[in-house]
Amino acid sequence: MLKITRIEAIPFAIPYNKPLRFASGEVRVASHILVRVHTEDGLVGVAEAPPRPFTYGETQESIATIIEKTFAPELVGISCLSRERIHAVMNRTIGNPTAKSAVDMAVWDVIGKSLNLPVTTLLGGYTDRMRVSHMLGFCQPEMMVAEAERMRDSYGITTFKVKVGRRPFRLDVDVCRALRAGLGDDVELYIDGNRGWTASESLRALAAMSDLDLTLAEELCPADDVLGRKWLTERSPIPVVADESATTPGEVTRELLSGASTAISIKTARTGFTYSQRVLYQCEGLGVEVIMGNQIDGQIGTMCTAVFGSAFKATTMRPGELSNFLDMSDDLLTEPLKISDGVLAVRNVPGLGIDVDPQKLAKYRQDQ
Ligand code: MUC
Ligand code: MG
Repeated sequence: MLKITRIEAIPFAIPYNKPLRFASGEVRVASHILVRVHTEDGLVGVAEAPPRPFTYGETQESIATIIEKTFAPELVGISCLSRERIHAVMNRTIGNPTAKSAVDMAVWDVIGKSLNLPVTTLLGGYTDRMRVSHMLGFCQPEMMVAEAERMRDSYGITTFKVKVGRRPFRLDVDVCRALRAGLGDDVELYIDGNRGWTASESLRALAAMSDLDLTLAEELCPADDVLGRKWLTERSPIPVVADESATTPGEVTRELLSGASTAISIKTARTGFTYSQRVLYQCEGLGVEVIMGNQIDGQIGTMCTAVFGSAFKATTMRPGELSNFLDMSDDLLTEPLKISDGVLAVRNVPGLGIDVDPQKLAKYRQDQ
């Protein structure tokens, strides 16, 4: 039952209207991979993998190749219900987190469709929606304020993750100050340095911004600065969130138990649903907060994040980072995602609720 017969890895490219820039890189075009898992029963599961070489070393070509040449031949014949076997097979290959995760989420899509149930119900069924947080990429302070105002006024978003990690003084700190001054006290602000500062710069910057009521500090300095990061975390007045330093359950354990971080960003793009569950349960067991993060996902990836985030109480405690698809010029879904009153709802349909528009796919796919 539900035996895999074929896995497609289709490269597509959709430009951003406004590129996202941050300390470790920049994304101008969503050059992603659409993954489709076909089964003997005729059900097809869908997900997307976003290549993020600056975080995971994967490229669009490497994701397509590992799925089509290595994973697919070994997964054909295995049932989608044997998720543990599917992962055992994929884990014979090291790394490749977004490739593996897209396969995992497409497999969950198949399972949901086969049972006629939304995947969010299968995962946990806590609620059907998430509050939304928007990531503000690098720009001039006044432009970042204007973008935040537009997100608040058009979509009701009142939580913003501010990208920092350039020069802390006379740049990043000024941006945060301008945002607080421009947006007032009714918005939540937190920061993400993508490893751009040193540990000591980070602590000085946090001290300089102590009046701005920032709620979280994500990945300010490299996790490989082992003692520096621990030193910073011990002194930080707010939770230090591990993102790219904690991309597997093992790394999450290391980050938390070594005292390098005190909260975890869960990204379905890199841990799918199966490993995101494990990360979440670890965090609950250890008593640390989680955030549903953004891998600069398109609408398909964003839907996957919302499906997982809505499923559990702990992942809905904070707004999830679900809005950066708004900066893309187009997407693949038949019915685009909508954010209103600062909320994104999942769809009450079997599977993930991802219906790819064949005309849009034909327009943006790069392999034909
Ligand atoms: C984020 O939270 O850091 C940028 C780099 C990456 O790995 O994810 C994005 C957003
Ligand atoms: Mg981050």
